[in-house]
Amino acid sequence: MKTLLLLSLCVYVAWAQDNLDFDDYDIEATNSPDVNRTSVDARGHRPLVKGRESYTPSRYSPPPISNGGRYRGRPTPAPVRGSHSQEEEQPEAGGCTHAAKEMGVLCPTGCELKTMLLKQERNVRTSINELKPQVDQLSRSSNNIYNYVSSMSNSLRERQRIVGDNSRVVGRYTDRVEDQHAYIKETVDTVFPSSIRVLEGVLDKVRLKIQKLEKAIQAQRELCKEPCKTSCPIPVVSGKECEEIYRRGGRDSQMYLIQPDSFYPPYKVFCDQTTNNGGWVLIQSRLDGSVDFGRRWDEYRRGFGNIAFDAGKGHCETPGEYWLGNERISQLTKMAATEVLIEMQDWTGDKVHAQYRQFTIQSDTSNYVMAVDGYSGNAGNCLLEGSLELFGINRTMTIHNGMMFSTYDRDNDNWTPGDPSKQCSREDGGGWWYNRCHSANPNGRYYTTGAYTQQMAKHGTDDGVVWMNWKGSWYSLKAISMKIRPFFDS
Ligand SMILES: [Ca+2]
Repeated sequence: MKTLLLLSLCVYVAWAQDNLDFDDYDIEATNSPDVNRTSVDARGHRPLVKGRESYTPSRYSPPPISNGGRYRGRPTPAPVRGSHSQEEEQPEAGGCTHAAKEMGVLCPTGCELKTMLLKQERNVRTSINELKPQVDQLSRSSNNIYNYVSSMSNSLRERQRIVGDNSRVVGRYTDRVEDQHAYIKETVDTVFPSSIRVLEGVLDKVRLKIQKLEKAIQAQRELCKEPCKTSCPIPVVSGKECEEIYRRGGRDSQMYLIQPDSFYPPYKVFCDQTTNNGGWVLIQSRLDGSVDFGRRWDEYRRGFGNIAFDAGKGHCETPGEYWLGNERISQLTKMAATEVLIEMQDWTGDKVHAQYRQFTIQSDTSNYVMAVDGYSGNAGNCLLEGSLELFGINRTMTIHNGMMFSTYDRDNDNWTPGDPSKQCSREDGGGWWYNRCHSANPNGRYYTTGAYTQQMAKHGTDDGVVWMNWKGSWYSLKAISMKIRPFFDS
C-alpha cells in the first residue's frame, strides 16, 4: 500500500513538472519579441495600390438605330383647276319659243306646223344621213371593245390560274422552309450544345497550357534574376569528392567536377584544398548577399546559386554564394563518415569556426534529418547545445541536431507542428534544420549593416545570418561557409 502511494506521488510530480514546463513555454513565448508583432490589416476589400492601379467602370450602351427607314411626307390630292359655270342652253322648240323664256313655249298650229315639219324633215334627214355612218362606226367600236373586254377576261382568268399555281408552289416552298427550319432548330438545340461543350473542353485545356506557360515564364524570370554565371575551364583532375581530387593532385582551391556515384552524372563544386590540409567540398557559402536564400523546398533540394567565378586568373578560384543541394549533401555525407567545418567572419574581419567530426544528412524520405557530433572550434556549439543566451527548455528549442530540414513551403520544424501559422522558415528567412526555431541561421537574410534590429526584420524576428553563440541574435555575419570532407580518425 505504501509502495502504491509512493508510486502515485511520483507520477503526479512528473505530471506537474511536465505541465510546468509547458507553462514556461507559454510564458517565454508570450514574452519573446516574436509575438509582439504588428497586426495584419483586415483584407475584406482590396484597396487600390496608389499609382499603379485605376478603376474604370465599364458599362455597355447600345448604339442608336441608323439606316432603318426614313420618314416620307404623306401625298396630298392635286389641286382642282378653276371651274367656270356654263350657260344653260334652251331646248330647240322649232322657232316657237317666246321672246322671253319665262313665258314658256308657244305651240304652232295648222299649215304653219306642216311647213315647219317639212322644213324640219330635211334637216332631220340630213342629220340622220350624217348620223348613220357614225352609228355604224360606233357599232364597230362596240365590237372592238367587246372583243377587248373578252380578251381581258381571258387574261384575268389566266392570271388567276397562274396565281393559283403560284400559291401552290409557294405552299410547297413554305413546307420545305418549315422542314428546314425544324432541322436547323434541332441542330441548334442538340448539336450546337454538344459542340460547345467540346469547345469548352478544348478551351479549358488551352487555359491550363497557358497557366503552365506562365509558370514556366515566371520560373525563367526567377532564374534571370541571378547574376550570369561565368564560364570556367574545368580542371582535368576530378574524383568522387574533393578529398579524392586532392589525392590525385588537385591542390588548387577552385571549381572542380565531382562524381560521388558513377550512376549519376558529375557536377560542379568548389573545393577548398588549402584550409586544414584541404579536401573540403563547399556545400554552403554566404559572402556578399548576391544570392537569395529565401527559397522553396525543391530549390534547396536541387541546390542553387553560383559555384565559382574567374577573377582573372584563368580558372574559377573565387567561390560564389550557393547551396549545394540537400540531395547531394545527403549523398556525400552518407558515403562515409563526414566532418563539417563551419567558418564565419564578422564585418570587422574577425573570423571564428565550428567543426564537427561527424555530420550526416539523411535522405529525402526523412526530410534530410541532420545529425552532428564531436564539436571543436571557437564559434560556439550552436548545433548541439543551442543558444547559450537561453536556459532550460528554451535553450533546447534552439538545438539543431536531429532536426528535419524546413523551408517556407515545407514546415518540418518543431514549432507547433501542424499549425501552418507557426513556421520558423517563413519568419527566419531561409531553409534550415529549424527547431523552435534556431541558434544558428546561416541561410538567413543577408544584412550589409552587420547589426540589425527587430524593426528592420521582415517579421520582427532574428532572420539574419546568425550564429548566436558568437554574435547573438541581432548581428548578421558578413560571411559564413560550410565545408565537408570524409572524416579520417588520425
Ligand atoms: Ca511549425
